[in-house]
Amino acid sequence: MSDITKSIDLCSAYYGDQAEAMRHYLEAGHKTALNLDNRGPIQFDEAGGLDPGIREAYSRYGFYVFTDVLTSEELSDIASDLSAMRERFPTGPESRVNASGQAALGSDSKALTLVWSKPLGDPLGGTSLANGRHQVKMFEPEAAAEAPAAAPFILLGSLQFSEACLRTYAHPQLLRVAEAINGPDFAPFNEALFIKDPGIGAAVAWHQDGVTHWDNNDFDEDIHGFNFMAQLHGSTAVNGVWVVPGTHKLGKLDISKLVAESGSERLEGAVPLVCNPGDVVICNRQLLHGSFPNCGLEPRVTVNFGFHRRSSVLGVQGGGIHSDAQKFDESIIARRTRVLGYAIDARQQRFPSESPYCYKPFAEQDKTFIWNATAKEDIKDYNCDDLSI
Ligand SMILES: O=C(O)CCC(=O)C(=O)O
Repeated sequence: MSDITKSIDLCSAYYGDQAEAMRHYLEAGHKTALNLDNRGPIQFDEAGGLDPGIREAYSRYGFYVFTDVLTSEELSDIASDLSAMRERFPTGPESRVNASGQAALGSDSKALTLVWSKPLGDPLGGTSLANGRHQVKMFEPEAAAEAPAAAPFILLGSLQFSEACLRTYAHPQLLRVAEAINGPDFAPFNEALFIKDPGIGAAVAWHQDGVTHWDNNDFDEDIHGFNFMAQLHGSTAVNGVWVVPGTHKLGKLDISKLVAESGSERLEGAVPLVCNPGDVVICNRQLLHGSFPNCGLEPRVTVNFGFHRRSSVLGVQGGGIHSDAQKFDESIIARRTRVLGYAIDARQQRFPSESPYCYKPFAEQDKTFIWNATAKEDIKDYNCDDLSI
């Protein structure tokens, strides 16, 4: 685990008369997170299922840190795709060209591609965006004068822009975890990159992700699915996502009340996701979570991708956050799932000695997918069908 003492010093200083409270919160959260018994390598039992201890800890806390999942080779593929994508980012939120005047990444996309923020801002908190689920705005520290006026911090539909991210999406061990949690016919959710550059990266106010099933008679802790959060550079108390363990079982929470009770957005009982590069967190979407603006020294890039139980999406009217609201039928789910088929083949081409994941619905229907230039064209705008619930 890297030493983040200097980052904590720098970050706390942004909080004015709350600096000492922030320092204490960051230090205590870091220590508590490392003492929880929910981290280690992905392990399966003799029957091939997820290790029962991991399953139990994931259920108890609502998250689990899988260590050393992505190799340095895979991480360096993601890093080089990210620098290529950054060169294609538009020059500003309203711009359609990059710094070289070429058509920018996402400029011809049907769905929203980049979410921008002022540096160290919290563009979602306290707004009605995303169904108003980010109830309370985080403190927005003053960024340095040389920071850009706005910077992108979320890239949506990321698999169409990065083959490295597409390949990570098909990581066979992670897909076996998805199968263990959501069943062999699990369905996709959405994919995104969260980019939190030091001194710039925006906050994501406390929220629970689900919007659809809170009042469902069959409500349970897994009904809104989960996200994998793969870390390129690692993740710390300063730049990482914070979670309140166990809250995924409590139904929809009154976040404003919790903030009032804690006296600030430093929620009591919360811990950060502390990760090394290559670690991957599984995070229940109902878990109360959020991230502070990145006032520290280390960058964070999270490769996010989630999965659902099929029964959570089939026949369900989407929540309309990640894609236009539509009722998800078998054909929409199959269309959205083809990206997984391409991903499995793309990964096999890059890592031929690895045993690929066998997705039961493809095997049952004798479906095969080849990742090539035609497939790349085929997944353009695939995220218009994100299974947003
Ligand atoms: O990475 C972050 O800062 C926020 C992630 C998040 O809120 C999510 O995946 O729902």
